[in-house]
Amino acid sequence: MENDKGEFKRKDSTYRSWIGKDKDFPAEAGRYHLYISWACPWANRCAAMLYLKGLEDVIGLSVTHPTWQRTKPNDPNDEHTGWTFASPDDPPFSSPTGFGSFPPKECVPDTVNGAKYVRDLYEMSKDTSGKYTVPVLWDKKTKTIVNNESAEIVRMLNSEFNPFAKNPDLDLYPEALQKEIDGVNEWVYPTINNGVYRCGFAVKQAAYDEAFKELFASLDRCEEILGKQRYIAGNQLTEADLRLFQTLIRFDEVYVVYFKTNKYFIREKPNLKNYVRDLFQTPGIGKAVHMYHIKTHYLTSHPRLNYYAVVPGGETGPDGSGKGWWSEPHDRDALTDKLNA
Ligand SMILES: N[C@@H](CCC(=O)N[C@@H](CS)C(=O)NCC(=O)O)C(=O)O
Repeated sequence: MENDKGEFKRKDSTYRSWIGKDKDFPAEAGRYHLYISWACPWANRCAAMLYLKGLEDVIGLSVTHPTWQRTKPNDPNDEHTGWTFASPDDPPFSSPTGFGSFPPKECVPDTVNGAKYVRDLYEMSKDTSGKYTVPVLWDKKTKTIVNNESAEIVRMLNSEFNPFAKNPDLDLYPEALQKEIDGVNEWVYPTINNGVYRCGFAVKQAAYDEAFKELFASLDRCEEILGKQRYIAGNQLTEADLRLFQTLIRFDEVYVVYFKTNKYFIREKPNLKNYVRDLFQTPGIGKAVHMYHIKTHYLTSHPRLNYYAVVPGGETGPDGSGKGWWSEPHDRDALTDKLNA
């Protein structure tokens, strides 16, 4: 996954059909299912969108255990580890290296296909890419993966299921702001969303240094923009905020220590801090934040980075809720008032 410069390279998603536009996949209530991990920032943007639009009764949700497991445990030649389903009453998992004990709190098993692993879904879909990522948007009718690219799933949930949505008028990709949103995504994705991974998974110093520099230049840029406007692409909530938020909410808990993104904490920057609180307190977005899954996943799933799967304490405290800090009052309403005055 890294090139010869030691840089982390993310593979492109393989399933790119579009519900509503592709005639094989019309928008229907009850036909599609979303497989996610609460820990994964890409999958979580889809869950937040599902809640924001009020689509919980239209598209089902399964949620993996945060700790990756061997996906062919009986085949000694297959060492792949990945996302595994569990029920909350199943016994705890340990890390792929056999350390720790991590209960399947807040997991939702796969009642659609009875899959044990996300890999099973790709195999049912006759996939040959060898990469078994979440999110997966699944079609129950054709028994296949429709799309596994979060940026596209977010857009489909935003616009294609409106006849069934509780909040059909909420538009997080409004025409008037599309250029602005695309412009923001263009620098936020490589330097922030993927930027933290480029820091954490770099295997050469120069690759890390470059990613680190770009990451904090972009976070400084966010801090400045957010001093002038309530949201990152203007004065209204958009998908660009959903995408940025996923990295920021994981930053102080995980990335600072695990991915070595330690120039500053988000909570040290007044605009970023209040912005995260504002979004966290937006109904739908906070509901999709499960800090136990976030911390447990990263710290227990990559033996290369944390062999013994010891999870640091820090902000969330022993109950792992991670919510106290971000539930405190924020000052972002005042900014909207100032702009509207
Ligand atoms: N382009 C994909 C990326 C998804 C992705 O990389 N997900 C990670 C979890 S955060 C994953 O499932 N990784 C599994 C693996 O690397 O084996 C998207 O945005 O949907």
